[in-house]
Amino acid sequence: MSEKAEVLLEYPEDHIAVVRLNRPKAYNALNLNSRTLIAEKFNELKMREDIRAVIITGSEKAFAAGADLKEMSVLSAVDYYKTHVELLYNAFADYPRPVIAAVNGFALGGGMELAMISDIILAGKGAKFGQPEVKVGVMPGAGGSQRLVRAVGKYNAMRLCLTGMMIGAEEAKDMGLVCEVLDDDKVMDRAMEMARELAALPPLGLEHIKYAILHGPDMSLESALGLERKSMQVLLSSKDRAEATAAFIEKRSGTYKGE
Ligand code: CO8
Repeated sequence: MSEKAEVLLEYPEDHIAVVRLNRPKAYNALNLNSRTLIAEKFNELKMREDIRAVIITGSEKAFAAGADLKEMSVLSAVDYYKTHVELLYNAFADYPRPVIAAVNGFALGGGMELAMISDIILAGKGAKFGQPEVKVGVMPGAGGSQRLVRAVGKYNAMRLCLTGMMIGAEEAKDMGLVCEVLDDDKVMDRAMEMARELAALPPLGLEHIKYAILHGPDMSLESALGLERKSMQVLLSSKDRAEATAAFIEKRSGTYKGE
């Protein structure tokens, strides 16, 4: 397999892209090459205004079983620092349109961190989530403690990160990490269905909602409410807003251009 094929970018339908982790023999463990490719794919997608919803997924056995422990075992702290993986993750985290994680199998360590960069997590019944970094002598280093505490609160974040335990999809849903639990073979179908729904909505609205939900919680409530209000006012002047209102009044579906 060529190194380039470790992450695939597919365009299954108009307006929808799929980023597929493709190291099945290593349970999609994230080596530097695959992290670089994920960043490249999201940078490519940022230039594609026609793409309105993205699905990130792995294989049936693993979304991603964490950092590639074999590769990392030979890196010194300075080597690791110089990889600047945070810049690679940021290329994904800064992507402005909705991203759905379609998770089957293991989403561990860096794999769970990757899922948590997404906006909506769908999981198969057999999916397993965990932040096992403590068991290999480190701690989450790409958002695993910080995105997790913001998503599920202190006590479950502590439980997962301190013990390194794995939890199933239902438990992850109960704690607010996973949005929907599906039969394993239906996860991708549901992700596509949701991506189609998103792709049919006004794209500027999606972008502004994503931005406000991502950034608002780190501001004071007053500032966040200001951000929300200003974003709404920007949307009021968009052509898509006019089209959406006209479509409602004329009892038809709207067609949106992101203008
Ligand atoms: N890195 C590299 N290879 C992996 C990884 C990984 N994280 N996970 C699985 N693989 C490989 C296995 O080596 C194996 O390959 P091979 O057949 O060549 O030996 C193949 O994938 C299948 O794995 P198993 O045979 O182990 O499959 P099982 O179904 O028995 O078990 C598990 C699946 C439970 C997922 C098991 O593979 C496992 O525990 N994997 C490691 C999970 C883990 O701890 N991930 C890392 C979390 S830490 C992190 O992400 C960031 C911090 C890294 C710091 C590293 C400091 C050295």
